[in-house]
Amino acid sequence: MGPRILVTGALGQIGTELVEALGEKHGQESVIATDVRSAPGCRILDVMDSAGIQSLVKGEEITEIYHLAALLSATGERNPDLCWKINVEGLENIIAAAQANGCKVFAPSSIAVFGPDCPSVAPQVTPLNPATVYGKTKVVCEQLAMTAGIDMRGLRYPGLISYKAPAGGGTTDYAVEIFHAALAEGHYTCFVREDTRLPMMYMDDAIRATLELMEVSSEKLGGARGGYNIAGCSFTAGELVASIQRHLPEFTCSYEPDVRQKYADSWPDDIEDDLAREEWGWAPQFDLDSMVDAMFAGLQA
Ligand code: NAD
Ligand code: AKB
Repeated sequence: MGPRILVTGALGQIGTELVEALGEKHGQESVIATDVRSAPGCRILDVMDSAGIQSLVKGEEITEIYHLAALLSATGERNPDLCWKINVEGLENIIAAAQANGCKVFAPSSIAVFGPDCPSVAPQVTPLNPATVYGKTKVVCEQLAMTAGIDMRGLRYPGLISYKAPAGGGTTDYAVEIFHAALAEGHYTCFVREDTRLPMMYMDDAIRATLELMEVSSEKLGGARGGYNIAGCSFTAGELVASIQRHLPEFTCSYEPDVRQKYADSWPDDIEDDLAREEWGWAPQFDLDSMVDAMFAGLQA
């Protein structure tokens, strides 16, 4: 028997593609997509509804949970109390259901766990003093993975770039929005400075990393199991513009930094992912130009 899978936050940027990938791997009938919003093929489940989660997990004999429901950094800093509630209490509800029903859990972390005291290339092990509430909730998430007494795993996703669903209220959203603006308007007003460098990753790499991590036998995973660093490609906003101009030479970008610049400045430029490479064979496939090529191919298809 294959796994019975629950995905929370399934209508978001990652869920849109992860549900598809899990369905291809394990069969569509094995995957139950849920979100607080409604859409065809997706059940309503609010991660604050502890009883609802328990009943669904038990009733559907769920064995694996991919817990994607969260508020991201920009939305989270505008609503810090709600961000803490959804990201921490929501996760606690998922963990309680997993403990009661023997489920394995994937709960994503983020490069937002790092703070201004982190080296510009973030090591796997370094003090975690994030400047945002969102980052703090992700540190708690990683700690819970180590103490919950269940098989819980996570990745410190960089900013994710994809074309199938919009980015969901984060600081790295400019690296997604820019493609839509480039094609629709020929111009983008970017909310971070041209020299802002952040770790980023094309969604195909992120989905593959997620599936690979969840496949690895538990004994191979050490103390980073709650949040492995995984690097994709690191680039400045200006370098992204130059890569887009290979496709659209007339494309222009202006820069009007807002409050999200502060969050971006508190995160590292790049990340070291040696441990993920050693322990479970992680390797990215997309660099800046191949990611941009894939975005244009996807958006123009
Ligand atoms: P997203 O904002 O696109 O999607 C989140 C989904 O959660 C939305 O569909 C939303 O409706 C749903 N949701 C919100 N509140 C809910 C609730 N109370 N109950 C149930 N569902 C609720 O986010 P995403 O980009 O898909 O991110 C998924 C996870 O990955 C999050 O934990 C996020 O922190 C993490 N992550 C994302 C990125 C990225 O660049 N996308 C990077 C690092 C980490
Ligand atoms: C955000 O910008 O909030 C997310 C993330 C890096 O966690 N994309």
